[in-house]
Amino acid sequence: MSSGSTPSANIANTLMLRAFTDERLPRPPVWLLRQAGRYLPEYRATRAKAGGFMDLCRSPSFCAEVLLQPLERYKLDAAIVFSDILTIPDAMGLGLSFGVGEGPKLAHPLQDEASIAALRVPDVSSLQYVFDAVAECKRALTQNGVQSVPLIGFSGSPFTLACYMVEGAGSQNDFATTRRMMLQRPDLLERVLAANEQIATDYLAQQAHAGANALMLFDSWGGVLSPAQYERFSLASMRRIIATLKARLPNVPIILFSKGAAHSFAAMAAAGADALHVDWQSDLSLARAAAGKQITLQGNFDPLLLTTDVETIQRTVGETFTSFDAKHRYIANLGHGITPDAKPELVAALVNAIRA
Ligand code: 1CP
Repeated sequence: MSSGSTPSANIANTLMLRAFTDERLPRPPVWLLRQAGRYLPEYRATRAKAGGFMDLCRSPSFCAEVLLQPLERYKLDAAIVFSDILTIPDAMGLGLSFGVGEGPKLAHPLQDEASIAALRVPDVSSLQYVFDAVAECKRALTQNGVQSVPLIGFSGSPFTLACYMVEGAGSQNDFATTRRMMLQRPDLLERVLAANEQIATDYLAQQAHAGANALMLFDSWGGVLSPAQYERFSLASMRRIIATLKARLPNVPIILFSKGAAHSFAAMAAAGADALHVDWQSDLSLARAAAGKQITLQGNFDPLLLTTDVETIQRTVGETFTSFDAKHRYIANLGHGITPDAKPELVAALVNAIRA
């Protein structure tokens, strides 16, 4: 990273940011996807206080409160802004709602040509509540002018956002409605992707301006595509987002996560991101071999470990780190988000085993 106003200015624990450089570290930094969330009773209490999930996301002070909850329990080396990827479809007027214990629903999914023709790129100022949450999360991490750990901002990828926007919800069939549109009317899907690319770029840049020290692109469903489809409908737009952000914000590291797309590690590594997140169905050593030594890898413990036992967790961490160099360009994490049935005491066991 270049000098000047580096993202590590005034941060006490810079281990995670140093994992983006060539430095050998004393131990791998660790944070966990969805480290704030439903597996924590204190999160469920804050959500109940807020009213609903989007009310929580719209309140910077509640976002900061739940951001701190996992940091108070565990020795984590980074925090991720509390928000959701579906803020963008919400800002596009697609009618987002969440029921308790349910996934997201969009009242107006994009399932015909007319609705896609009517789709408008929202003004990024309609997402100001997210940038306010970023700033409030940063303030909550900061005492006497020193921020404890780096703060990560994020966005869904254009393709993953399109999956929810076309489907109208999560999916049990690999987003078949979205993929059918891709097969029959790729031009329609590409119009949705172009809108998402434009807003996601500004959304990420604004999070960095509001204080995020690193940015992550969640392409949670890129793995439902073939390698050629993945290149055209997912990676291409992420590559352009990364290039634009790198031109505007050269010092802000970018992490790219396409779940289930191990076939394309080499292409991802060439897309300009500083790090690749590796899912639990892949392998850190395979990712290293495909992606090369100059990129940081993040991942990839199975979230299911957090429903097993301490011995299993310690053994798995030990085995993983005998076959993989965890002290160079590596950030320990899960291969996907913590599930609601994760046991908080096993999260502690995983973090402690990684730090040991
Ligand atoms: O600490 C943190 O990581 C919390 C911040 C966070 C992040 C980074 C949340 C809070 N959501 C996300 C990203 C996100 N949201 C992704 C990408 C990461 C991934 O693949 O897991 C995705 C796909 C979503 C969409 C989403 N939002 C889902 C999944 C739906 C499906 O298809 O299965 C769900 C359940 C939500 C709601 C949500 N977002 C976050 C939380 C804590 C919750 C649960 C809401 C509740 O309280 O009921």
